[in-house]
Amino acid sequence: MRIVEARVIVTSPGRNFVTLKIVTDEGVTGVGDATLNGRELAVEAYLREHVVPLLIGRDPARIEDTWQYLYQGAYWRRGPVTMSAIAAVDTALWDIKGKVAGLPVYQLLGGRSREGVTVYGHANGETVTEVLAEVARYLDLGYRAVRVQCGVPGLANTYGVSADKMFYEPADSALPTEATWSTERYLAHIPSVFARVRDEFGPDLRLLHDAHHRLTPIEAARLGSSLEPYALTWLEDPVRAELQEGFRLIRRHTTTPIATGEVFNSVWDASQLISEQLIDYIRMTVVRAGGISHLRRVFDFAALHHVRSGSHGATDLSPVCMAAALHLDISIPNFGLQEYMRHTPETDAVFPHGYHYDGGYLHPGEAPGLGVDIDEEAAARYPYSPAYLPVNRLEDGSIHPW
Ligand code: EZ4
Ligand code: CO
Repeated sequence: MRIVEARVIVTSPGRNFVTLKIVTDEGVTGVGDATLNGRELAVEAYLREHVVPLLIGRDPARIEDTWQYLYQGAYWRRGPVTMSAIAAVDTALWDIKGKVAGLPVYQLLGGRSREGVTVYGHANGETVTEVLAEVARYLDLGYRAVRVQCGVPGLANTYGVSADKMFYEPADSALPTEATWSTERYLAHIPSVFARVRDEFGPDLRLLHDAHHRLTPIEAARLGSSLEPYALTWLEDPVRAELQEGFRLIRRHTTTPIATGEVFNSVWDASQLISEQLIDYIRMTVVRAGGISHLRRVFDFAALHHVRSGSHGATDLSPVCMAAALHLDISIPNFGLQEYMRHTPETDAVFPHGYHYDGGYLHPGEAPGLGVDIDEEAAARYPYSPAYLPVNRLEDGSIHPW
């Protein structure tokens, strides 16, 4: 079997997605997600100009060799653009291998380690009252875990809080909007939010919170320690993670579990975090981390160090990425939790998929391959439309992580 064509499809059914579709001479096709929020066309051009020509004529069965060819063979390693492009190829080749074998991809990864993939939803509101109502809504839908984000008094808007509750989408403007941030106001408010949520819903519900890279290690240590009475499942991205050493300071001061990694591209971004047990959950997912092949290596390495998976599952990862993540989630021994932000009905229609939600779990389905595809006719109805994440400033105007 040979690869005869690879199409890079950009579509915007409510938000932008980049998808690679690999076609073989025997008519078997595979899909991979290549979406990089706010930098979509950089990956599209990387694939179209620099990767697709290298794929034509290759044996699609040689997944590992193709991965190494694109990674080592490029000389320039890592980075979100390169790794998202490699991820798309790798994911599409696993899809093809599954279809050829007549098996869902999780069977090729060792089979089921659990009955379903536990997911967490996003409960958010401007006020605590609104947050409590949202948490109740997720409980009604059967969720066992929720991420709680709340508006901060004195700030006009806060990461994770939006009007479109089920389909939260922060990339909302053709040029970046600017938000204002105050760590002092945030730290003064958040513990009281979790006190109310725990008081209202009791000890069983798993609670999570995303600090979105905004704190210093000592500020994160203080937040983690002030949240200890409310027994969070994780505190996410407490600090920027370029300095892996920074997490040691957080660890010294709090037993609140730490999750990070949604912006990482390779195991090297997390090697110290994992090997020194400075985190509890690694949040890398398929499209950002070089595909199923590399992410499985990361998760295996994490398993040796008591670190569990907690794959990113925001709306800027397409249903193709979600499907691939679910095959890994259901098969690995050290699965933790899977983020699940629902896609809009328009997105679901462009990417028909077999995975489904049921009572707090996602199931990858039994279709051969990944069980997801792109409807290219539907995709063509939604042309690319520039959209960026906001930029953050402190109250004095200094740039701050968003
Ligand atoms: O802000 O994916 O945990 N989820 C997140 C996401 C990220 C977006 C950025 O594109 O932090 O909502
Ligand atoms: Co996050």
